[in-house]
Amino acid sequence: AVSAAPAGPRDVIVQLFEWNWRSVAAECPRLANYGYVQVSPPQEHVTGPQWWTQYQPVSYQVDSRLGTRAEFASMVTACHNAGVKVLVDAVINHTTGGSGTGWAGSRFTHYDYPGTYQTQDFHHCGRNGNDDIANYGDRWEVQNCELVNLADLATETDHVRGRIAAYLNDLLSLGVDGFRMDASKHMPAADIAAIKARLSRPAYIVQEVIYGAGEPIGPGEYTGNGDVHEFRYARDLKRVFNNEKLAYLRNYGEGWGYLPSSQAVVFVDNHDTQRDNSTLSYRDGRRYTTANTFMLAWPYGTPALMSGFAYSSNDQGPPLEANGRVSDVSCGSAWLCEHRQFEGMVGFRNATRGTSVTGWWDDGNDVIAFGRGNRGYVVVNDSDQAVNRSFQTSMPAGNYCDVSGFGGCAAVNSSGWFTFTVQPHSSFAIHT
Ligand code: LM2
Ligand code: CA
Repeated sequence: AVSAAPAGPRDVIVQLFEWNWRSVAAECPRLANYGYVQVSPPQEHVTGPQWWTQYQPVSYQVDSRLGTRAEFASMVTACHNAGVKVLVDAVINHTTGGSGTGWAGSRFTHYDYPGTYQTQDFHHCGRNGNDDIANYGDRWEVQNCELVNLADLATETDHVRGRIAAYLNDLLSLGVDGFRMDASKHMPAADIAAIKARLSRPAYIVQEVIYGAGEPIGPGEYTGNGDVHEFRYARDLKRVFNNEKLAYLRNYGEGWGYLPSSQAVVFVDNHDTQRDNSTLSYRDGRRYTTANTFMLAWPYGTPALMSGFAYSSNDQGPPLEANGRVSDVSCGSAWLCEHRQFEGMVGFRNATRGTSVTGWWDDGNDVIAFGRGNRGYVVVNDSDQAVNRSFQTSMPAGNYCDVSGFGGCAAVNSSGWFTFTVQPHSSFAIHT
């Protein structure tokens, strides 16, 4: 049986990928149903048009093409005023691999960041000719060699731990509520624990540990520090929707060998997986919509929604102003604002939190339906045929309208039944 998520009003995360601080601040008043907004890395980074420049830190000044320190601080305030917490993407396993001048003017050369880090603060693993990670079957190599040539911080040392903690504490002083720990697999769990122990106050932690079959380092060993992303969930969800039967989802989650529900952060896609095609993404149209609807309706893990920009090549960055700053977001342009179509389902999740799955039904194939106690009911039809039938809920009698974006209303009778036609590749979701 799939157990209930802990009671509590709001847990959904929205990843506003590459949104500038001004735009995040402007969006937060519409995000009152969310628990957290996850923002892109805020520290000084290498310059360039690609999206991934921000994953190459050159100093820990909160000054980036997403905005200044002052803009960051007012964004945090605006989100808090709307009741939304702020989760920051913390890039702490590495710095950039090159030399030059950063966004905010800091000069650096390979393994030398004046005032911050010097050569002894980095791993020099001495393998593979270029110090790069090659063998993911070797624990030591994954944590002590370089991820795509990025200078690997010696996170076992006192100085590096102290410097990273100082950066995270600076962000906490600006009011942030938690951290998405980038590249966590590349740091021993004990190093993350030691850094966490130096934080000035408690913070929500979600660690990015990409599951790899047969690898020695797995997501399970990081749960002592906080939550962990469950990549198997996102990959399997793509496979189930594209190649298998939705009926298989009846025990999705722990029943599939995933992390404990209370420690898993799940997603249909994130900024990496939408590019490497390991998951569904906005390019999958209605199937992407219904997969997110399933995720929000299903009580396993903490769901994270993606919200990014359209691109035609993987390195392509977001729209920039002439001065190199990321442009303000306007939904419907390059900015996809995927999350906006799920406002109703985020409400469904909040309304049904603390209830278990009840009354599962499937057609043995690609149509599934289930209740969430006496508070909600959802039908997902990923087949090519319309499905017209009566569904048994545990909900009080009344008229309810779809919140999953496809529209339509149904009358639930005094025995909990309603009749509805669910169109192909669509869904119907109602809640009290
Ligand atoms: C992550 N998690 O563990 C991020 O989610 C992911 O987006 C980051 O990769 C990665 N780890 C490092 O923080 C991205 C992007 C890479 C890009 C790196 C660094 O996916 O393509 O690498 O950021 O910016 C780029 C080049 C790569 C080059 C590297 C260093 O694509 O060819 O390696 O910069 O110059 C020589
Ligand atoms: Ca490392």
